[in-house]
Amino acid sequence: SAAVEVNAVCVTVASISDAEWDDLLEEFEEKSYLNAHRWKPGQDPYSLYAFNQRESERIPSNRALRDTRHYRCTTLHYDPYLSSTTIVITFHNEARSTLLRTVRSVLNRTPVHLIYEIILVDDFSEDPNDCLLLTKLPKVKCLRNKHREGLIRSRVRGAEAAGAGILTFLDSHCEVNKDWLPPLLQRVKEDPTCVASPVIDIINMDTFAYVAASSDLRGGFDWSLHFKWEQLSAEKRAKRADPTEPIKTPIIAGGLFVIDRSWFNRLGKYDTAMDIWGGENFEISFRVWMCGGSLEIIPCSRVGHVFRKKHPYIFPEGNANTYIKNTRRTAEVWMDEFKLFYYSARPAARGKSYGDIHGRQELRKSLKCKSFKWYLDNKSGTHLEHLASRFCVDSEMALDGIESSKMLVISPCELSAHTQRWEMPFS
Ligand code: LR7
Ligand code: MN
Repeated sequence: SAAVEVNAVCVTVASISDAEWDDLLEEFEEKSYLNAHRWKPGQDPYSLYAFNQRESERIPSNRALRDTRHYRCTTLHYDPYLSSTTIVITFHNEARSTLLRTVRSVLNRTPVHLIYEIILVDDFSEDPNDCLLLTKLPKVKCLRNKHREGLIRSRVRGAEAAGAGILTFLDSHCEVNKDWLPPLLQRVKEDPTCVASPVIDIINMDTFAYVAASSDLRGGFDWSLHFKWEQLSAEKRAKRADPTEPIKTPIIAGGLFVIDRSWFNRLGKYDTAMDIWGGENFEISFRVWMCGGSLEIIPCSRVGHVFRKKHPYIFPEGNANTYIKNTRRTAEVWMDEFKLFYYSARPAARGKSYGDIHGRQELRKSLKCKSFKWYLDNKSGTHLEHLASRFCVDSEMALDGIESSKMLVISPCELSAHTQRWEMPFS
């Protein structure tokens, strides 16, 4: 198979050509695929998907995107013998236009030999044909759940069916940008314990405009386990001489990443007792760092994602209950004494049931993972934020190191600034 790959590299590093596409799409019948569930005049274009369905349908499935990378990214070279990946995309009632654009952008902007397959996991969507019809496209396979499972168990199902040694996860409303994949595969090849994420560009939910996101961000969270982007501190930005360098991140947003398959398996995949949506990104992030891996954002890889304001789908157990169950499992298994902060930020979680966590606790023990305190001290950090102003307590002392100038000041939060890191020791 090594020889085959070498051949593939020599013969075709290109993706599918326009002419080949015309043939494929004729066979696939893109128009009839889209027409079957088109927005109809008079309907609220937001009602089904919580984004502008009408606008999405006006945009071609192969639209051009602005290359949003730093110009220096274009001068980088990647290993020509990267191995291929299985791309897993789970979805529940995704709009056909966005699902197709996700798949087509992947096929258009990825060297063919790097795509082992694209596995679509249809999480019991109303119309099985949303998924099935797409298998007429090259490399695309479809697995359909018999019941609604949620994205966590669906991803595990996709991962277990994967034929490649590297897994790539994407949401079902993405558009990958130029050269998005090689930088991610390269990092994971260099260090198979590294979990690599792209910079996530913004596809506007009203206009579908593709907007560059800042590449000076990393993932963060508050004690109620809500994800947020945080600005890299001035310190960290100054240290980053090279804008193409990976950014270590305490947390990943969750949906878009590349991971070595054996590492994913050895680390315990996901907590499959988590339902529907939410919390799994904290769980996998804590687990990766605490159990010997790392999380990085790779600035030279860009993928757009449709960000929206609410969920278009139903949570059978209720949105809040599900989020609490999933985050509570995370807190109980991974956060040690710091789970107390979680419970004080989310008092409603205290009485809620969260199922059996023995298996996950055993996993943590058998992997000999480090403590949550170690994670906070080394990979994340705590700060004190003033609720009304959202400013942070800052210490000037730590800046000049002079004992006599112990001074507390209030300044804009820069969560990774060491002058804003505080500890509340448990005693
Ligand atoms: O029951 C479900 N079954 C599914 O298969 C519910 C959802 N899904 C699918 C869904 O169709 C989509 O493809 O799961 C994917 C994620 O759901 P979204 O797009 O409704 O959620 P999101 O984009 O708000 O979710 C972010 O956080 C989630 C926490 O569980 C997941 O980790 C998502 O993958 C994640 N998305 C991203 O990281 C993209 C960047 C967003 C940010 C920040
Ligand atoms: Mn999403």
